[in-house]
Amino acid sequence: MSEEFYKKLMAAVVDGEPEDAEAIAKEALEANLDPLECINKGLVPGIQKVGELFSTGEYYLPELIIGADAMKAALEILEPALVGGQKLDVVGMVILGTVEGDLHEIGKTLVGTMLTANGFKVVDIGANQSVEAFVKAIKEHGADIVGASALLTTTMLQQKKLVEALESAGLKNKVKIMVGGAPVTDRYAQEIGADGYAEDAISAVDIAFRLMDAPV
Ligand code: B1M
Repeated sequence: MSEEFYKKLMAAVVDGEPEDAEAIAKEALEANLDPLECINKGLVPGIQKVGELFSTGEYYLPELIIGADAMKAALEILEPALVGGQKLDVVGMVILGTVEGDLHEIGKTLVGTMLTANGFKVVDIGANQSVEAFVKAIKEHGADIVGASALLTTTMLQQKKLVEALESAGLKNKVKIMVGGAPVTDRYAQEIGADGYAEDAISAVDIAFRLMDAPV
């Protein structure tokens, strides 16, 4: 019976059906299924499949977003049911935000969802966040990675400021810096001294694994 639930959860994510995903997650708990198994054997393979289909061009952005939404909807039901010592294997802690002066948040949020789906603990500090807010959150949560998104050519400069602020705060060697956003390039990331650049939410996961020295 459990295998059937895992398959249904996976299908709800691959097909991008948040309401179904939520309903199946509820049914799974009612049937006393292990929430962690539901996540690891149903939702995670589902979002990985969505990522694959996106990478091969079979899925486009809307499918990616709705798949991630389905995953989130089920996670909201399953996560609170995780008991005692049971917890998701956390690959690393990520502070994520969009830089100051920039209100674009869709891509950043998608990056956060994909990272969460792949085992990272993500604290999303939101859009329009100052360098100081990033530094504060990094210190507060003991982040392994900080991810800064910028969608405007004008606000990309804030990513550079963030790298500089981390240097000044003596955090540059303690936290890895990942940058992204439509106008950002690998070359720019290298120029400003960031540790990684990702073109999209799927490659952000690969880069984050690399930054953690963890196998993809
Ligand atoms: Co704005 N906007 N916008 N906008 N907007 C762009 C970015 C623009 C390219 C449109 C255009 O002119 N063709 C242009 C920027 C030009 C430039 O600087 N080069 C632009 C402009 C000019 C503006 C305003 C200045 C317009 C105005 O008011 N005159 C204004 C600025 C406001 C501000 O931020 N201060 C503005 C406002 C807005 C809205 C608020 C209306 C809205 C944002 C709503 C929201 O996010 N809540 C908006 C939108 C929706 C867009 C477009 C249409 C779509 C952006 C988006 O969400 N894409 C955009 C045009 C476009 O991109 N085609 C545009 C979907 C998203 C999934 O992709 O964000 O690229 P993206 O994220 C990708 C990757 O970039 C990467 O992964 C994501 C998933 O694959 N990625 C990361 C992103 N962050 C990452 C971080 C990482 C790693 C990867 O590591 C940390």
